[in-house]
Amino acid sequence: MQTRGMNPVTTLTPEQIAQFRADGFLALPSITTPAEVAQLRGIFDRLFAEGAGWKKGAQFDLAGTDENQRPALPQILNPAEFAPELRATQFRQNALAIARQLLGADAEPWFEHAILKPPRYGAATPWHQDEAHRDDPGVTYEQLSVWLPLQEATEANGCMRFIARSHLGPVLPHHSPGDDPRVTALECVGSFAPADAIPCPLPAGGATIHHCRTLHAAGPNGSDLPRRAYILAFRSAVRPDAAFRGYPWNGEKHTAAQARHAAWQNRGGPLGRASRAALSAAAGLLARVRGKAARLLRK
Ligand SMILES: O=C(O)CCC(=O)C(=O)O
Repeated sequence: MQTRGMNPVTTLTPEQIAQFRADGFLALPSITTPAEVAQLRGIFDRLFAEGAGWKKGAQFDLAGTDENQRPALPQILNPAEFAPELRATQFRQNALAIARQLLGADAEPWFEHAILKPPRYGAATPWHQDEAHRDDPGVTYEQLSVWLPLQEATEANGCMRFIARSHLGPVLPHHSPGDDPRVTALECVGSFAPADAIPCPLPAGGATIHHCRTLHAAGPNGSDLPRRAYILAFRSAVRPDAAFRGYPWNGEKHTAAQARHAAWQNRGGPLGRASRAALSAAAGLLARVRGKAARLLRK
């Protein structure tokens, strides 16, 4: 790992880059400071306690049907929407620099998520490949995730585990756990050897990086403390791929979170939708004008 400058940016050494390409994952002892990890822990605890994003389907139980009063694997999609301070972290800056080393200079942030495994009953994350979640037919891109634990991650509380070199193979068949399409998680049902898994315990503020085809899972949380993880996903430039039609297991899903999301999109009826579309177009225009002005000022 190399760190430079006044506002240090952590990047990978050539050896680490070669290791990621060979194995499909990499573990780093540190990607941000202890002070930032403590700040992120506070933000995450607040967001999960408040149920941030629940109404719009952005918070849900990844391992259940959302009927349980005690979700076993709560997840928030794009948590920065509910805590804008997450947009200005050292973690984000370092993760983007690393993603550009691995995916190319045009790599961009793609999405992010926050996962909580509650103490003692936090569920296992099933074996899966992230690419199996892809639901955007007609295009292709390379993708990776940077996984940051906000406390120590151990085998007892559900650290990440990977199957080395699985990223070199195809996307294997997946299904909804228990064949229940109301559950958001996916589970790999293809042929692989979970016994070959490499667990990656980490200190708080360390990170694992995995390719979107790397098979991975995380055990349940059997400890007395919550296990929180903040994950940033990045993708390379998007290219057309007429051959990709989507995966059948995603078409079968009908989750409570999808229903909440649809209701949220429809709130206020046609008038509500039209005024939100107008606001969003105006915000897009403003952002483009600001970007252009900033570029002109830099010249
Ligand atoms: O944090 C976890 O339990 C799983 C995370 C995961 O599957 C991922 O980042 O792709």
